[in-house]
Amino acid sequence: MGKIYQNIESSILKNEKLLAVLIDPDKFVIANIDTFIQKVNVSIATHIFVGGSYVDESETGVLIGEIKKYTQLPILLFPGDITQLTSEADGLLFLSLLSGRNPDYLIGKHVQAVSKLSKMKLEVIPTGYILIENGKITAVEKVTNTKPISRNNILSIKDTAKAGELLGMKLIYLEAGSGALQPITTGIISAVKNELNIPLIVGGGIKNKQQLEMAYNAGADLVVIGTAFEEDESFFDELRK
Ligand code: 1GP
Repeated sequence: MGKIYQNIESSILKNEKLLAVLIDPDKFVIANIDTFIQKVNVSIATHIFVGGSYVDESETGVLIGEIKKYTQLPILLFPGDITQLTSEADGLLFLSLLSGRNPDYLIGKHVQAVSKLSKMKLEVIPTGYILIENGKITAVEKVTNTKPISRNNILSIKDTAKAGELLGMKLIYLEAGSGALQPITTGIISAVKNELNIPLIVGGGIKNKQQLEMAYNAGADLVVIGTAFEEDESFFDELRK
């Protein structure tokens, strides 16, 4: 695997927790990018993820080009669709939606992506993406036309994550959905973490430092936060290095 993945692994070995700030091109005002990224830079954030469920073609590349003017942090694509692939990024979470049974999001879009990816120098990281219900219908559910796994079905969540690892995926991402009413529970995180030998990403609905710490303590290696920063940039002040 490439440098971004190796750095994730070595952070885990050193017991360092990772934080990705998720920037959705659809929701972000590009004029504010410099002040926003300066806040990211002085926070504990280690990665920037860029992506969303509803993004116009070419918007992602322009946004990442701007972000790169202000930060050295690795920028990973977290795409809702192949139209969001751009060589401006450093890497790609090559997501397979393991919680669903829509072949397009398990393998179809990936096949379509290959001819684009072969012209780019992105570090491609195969990622098992598992959507867990949180009490409301998420954008992922609507766009992919799949059902999330019930938060009560811990066995199915664990087995889905493990199946992803056994298929050769390098990361597992437990997703409650952007703006989820409740983040993934600590019970789910710790149950999945105990099964896995690969890094675990957790995101969706994390809005404060306490929830962030709870996710880390339960076993999340990397936490993703988007909405809380979009809604209140002062949250970065609580997360200064
Ligand atoms: C969504 O997991 C990410 O895909 C982040 O969710 O926007 O709720 O932080 P939030």
